[in-house]
Amino acid sequence: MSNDSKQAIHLRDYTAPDFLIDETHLNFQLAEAATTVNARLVLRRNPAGRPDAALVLDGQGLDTRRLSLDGKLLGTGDYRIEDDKLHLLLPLPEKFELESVVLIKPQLNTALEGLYKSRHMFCTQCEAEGFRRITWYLDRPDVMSLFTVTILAEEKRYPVLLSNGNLVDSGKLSNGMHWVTWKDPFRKPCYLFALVAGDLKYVEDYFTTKSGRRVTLRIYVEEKDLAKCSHAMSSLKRAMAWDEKAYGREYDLDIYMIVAVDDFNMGAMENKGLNIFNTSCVLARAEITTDKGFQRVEAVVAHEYFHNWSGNRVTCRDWFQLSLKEGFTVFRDSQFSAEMNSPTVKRIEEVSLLRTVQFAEDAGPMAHPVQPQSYMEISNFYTPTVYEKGAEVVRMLHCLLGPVTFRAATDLYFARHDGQAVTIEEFVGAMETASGRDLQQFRRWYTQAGTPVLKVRGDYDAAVQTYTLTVQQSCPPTPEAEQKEPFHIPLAIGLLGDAGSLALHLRDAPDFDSADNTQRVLEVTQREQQFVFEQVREKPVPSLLRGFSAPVRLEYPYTRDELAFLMSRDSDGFNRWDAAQQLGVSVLQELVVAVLQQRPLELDPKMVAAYRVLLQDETLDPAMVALMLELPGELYLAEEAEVVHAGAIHEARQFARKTLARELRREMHAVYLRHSPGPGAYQPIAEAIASRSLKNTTLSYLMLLHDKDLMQLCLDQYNNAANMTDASASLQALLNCEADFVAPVRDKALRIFYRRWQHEPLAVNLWLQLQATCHLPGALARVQALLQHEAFDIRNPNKVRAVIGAFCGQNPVHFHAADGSGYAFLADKVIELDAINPQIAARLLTPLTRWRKQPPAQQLQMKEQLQRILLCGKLSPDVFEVVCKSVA
Ligand code: B3K
Ligand code: ZN
Repeated sequence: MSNDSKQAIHLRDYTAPDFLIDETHLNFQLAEAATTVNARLVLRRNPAGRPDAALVLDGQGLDTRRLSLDGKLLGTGDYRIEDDKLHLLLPLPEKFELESVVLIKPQLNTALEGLYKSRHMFCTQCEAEGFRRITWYLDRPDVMSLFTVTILAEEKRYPVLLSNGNLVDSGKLSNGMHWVTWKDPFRKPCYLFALVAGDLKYVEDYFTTKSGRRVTLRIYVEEKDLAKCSHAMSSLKRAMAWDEKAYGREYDLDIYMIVAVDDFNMGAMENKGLNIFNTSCVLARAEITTDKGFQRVEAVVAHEYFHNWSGNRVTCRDWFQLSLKEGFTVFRDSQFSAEMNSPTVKRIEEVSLLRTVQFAEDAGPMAHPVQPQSYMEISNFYTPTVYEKGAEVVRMLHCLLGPVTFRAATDLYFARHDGQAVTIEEFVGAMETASGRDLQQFRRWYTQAGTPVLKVRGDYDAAVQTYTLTVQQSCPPTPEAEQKEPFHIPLAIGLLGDAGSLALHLRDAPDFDSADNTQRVLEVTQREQQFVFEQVREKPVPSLLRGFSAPVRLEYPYTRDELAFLMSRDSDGFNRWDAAQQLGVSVLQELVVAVLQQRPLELDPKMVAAYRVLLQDETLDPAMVALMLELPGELYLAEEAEVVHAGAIHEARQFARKTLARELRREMHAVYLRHSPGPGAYQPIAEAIASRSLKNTTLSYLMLLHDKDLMQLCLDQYNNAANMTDASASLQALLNCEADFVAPVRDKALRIFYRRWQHEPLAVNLWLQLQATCHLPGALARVQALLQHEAFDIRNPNKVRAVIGAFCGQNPVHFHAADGSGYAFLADKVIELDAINPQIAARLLTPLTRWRKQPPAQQLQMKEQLQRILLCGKLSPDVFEVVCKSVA
């Protein structure tokens, strides 16, 4: 389809489907040259549709061989195929069967949507609109059908044949072919359809549900990966148990299957009973997987499992409701991960992601509400806003309703809408019914884009012992709206005095009867509002937005002394970390200005003193110390800046890191040694992860000192590491060390790594990524060389993300090189990739769309590259939409 004919689709145009598909019978004959798909659909008119509407089915790239209606072959005059639609031109009865036979070529499908081949196996990805690449269908989530799937394939190449639901029949033919039939007892939209065929092995386990049903759990992988499944399996069992306890949700089929594939556009997909996973989100083994990798596996396995209720049993009416399932499910997996690990660490990681990636999206040309109002290509809307901000919105509901009422509301939601395709409105409606609260204003979180700003002032009146918080809210304009109505914002706060947390007596509100009267959630609903606290005996320091109770930017004029005070004294762990971040931001912003003005750089001694306290206090949680020692990242600093000077940010931050390392060398070294591992097997548990993370944080500081003894320390860690967390951290520290004497060591370490792990794609991806994000001079040339390396393959999304994505997204100082080379490189790669995999190309483009905050010269260069992409000829709708919105 040409760009011009690609129209925006609007939520306001939604109409119910004119036809429903009660049954879907699919028959696949998988083969190397072409795959034949025979689909028999049992259709009827939807009583809620238009009575005489014609039937129009979706299909893309299908070679249509035969169509018949109620057994009668259709002639060319009976239908028309145009622009990826099949129009039936003949009069249709109330109920009928439509049968189609099409040929498709999965082996040539590099977009990885629909049916495609990953290495030697067939697999599918249908969300959002991939099913139309398999057969003619009503490819929309509000058409839910009972699926029966028969797969026929050569037994030797494809001994394992899978689809959704239960295996009901199978057989062998005399010619070396075999077949199976799967039947899914649950009605589902076609985006949840899945098929897998390959030479796979599995690990198997069981889970007994709370009502006593025994569920078979299987993880299918290539034989070489069988030993890497145990973490995913135990995570799955923990997730199943947790969902029963936390949400009362039980699994509903007799078997739950996960299949790992190498070539996958995202992390994983929640197809009913047959999840398909990117290998990166299921395989884990200490030697080749970092702690972060282990945690990601646990989180993604849980996320996809939780979708069985929030997404599959209750699904979305249309794709504007995407956050209904994604925001809610991210919230659920975040609660799960918090309980399985350290809640504060988990929260800090979430907020860091939100503040960099999502806030940047909200401030950029692709900004959209959690419920978008329109899209050209839905694939472009699987965004941090829909996922992460969507989860924050659910978290705010949880905060406003309290855990007990929130649970009553989710119970009601699942009971009311089981088996239905619904809207965000229905979700909020259940929250309203269960709580009796009016959430009218709260709904604006779904319909208004942009990150609200909360400007807070505190006034202490010693004479009457009151403390008044004045809160103003505003929200910058975004493409969909200039003016914003005020949001309903839960603002969790505490007040700190010299002796600790103060009891809160909010004027005109009852005191708490619970034990903890030192924290309170203020509900901000006006543009400006005051909250008066009484009986405040000393001037307090406010601890605001505890636990990041709302996805907003907070502005409060803290002094550095107050931040240092909060860093060590706040009872809220998240806010202790955030105080460290804000102190870091303030110090670094000052340094950035000094860099730009070419003034000598000097680090505020308060910062050094605060870090010394952290390093010396052995009673603190090592995970927290590690996180607090980490200065605000370059991307967060860019987010906080009005004009982004990537080079100056990098220089300022490096200067601060080096100074801290120099001033605190002794303390850091001691912490490093204290947390160096004894013997004992690797365990991906919170305590051990915390210890490794603190050790490796201090190592990265120590390596800035260009000291041969310290380099040896690092090298020893690298050579002796028994797990990938320690190996990759030491390799990264070596790679980023500028000292001349490190160069030969660095190259050797890289060679050793590759030689050792070249047959482990996930380890190789890490190796690629560490090099692509290295900030030493010459980064682009190194990246260009990596693209020529035998380990790189542009058709594999994980490799693309590890090299191109990592360089453009996580190496800002080189991506924004003054000569514009980073921008031209990205434009070249986007053009090249668009012909291969539009979804990945469009996603890769993101850093180039963020030109508004760059200095004028860079803006020009970035826009030039966007124009070049636009003019390059044939663009996919995916890339076209992003480029158009970015240059507008
Ligand atoms: N629901 C899928 C995402 C599908 C993206 C399609 N472009 C994974 C997930 O969020 O669980
Ligand atoms: Zn999801």
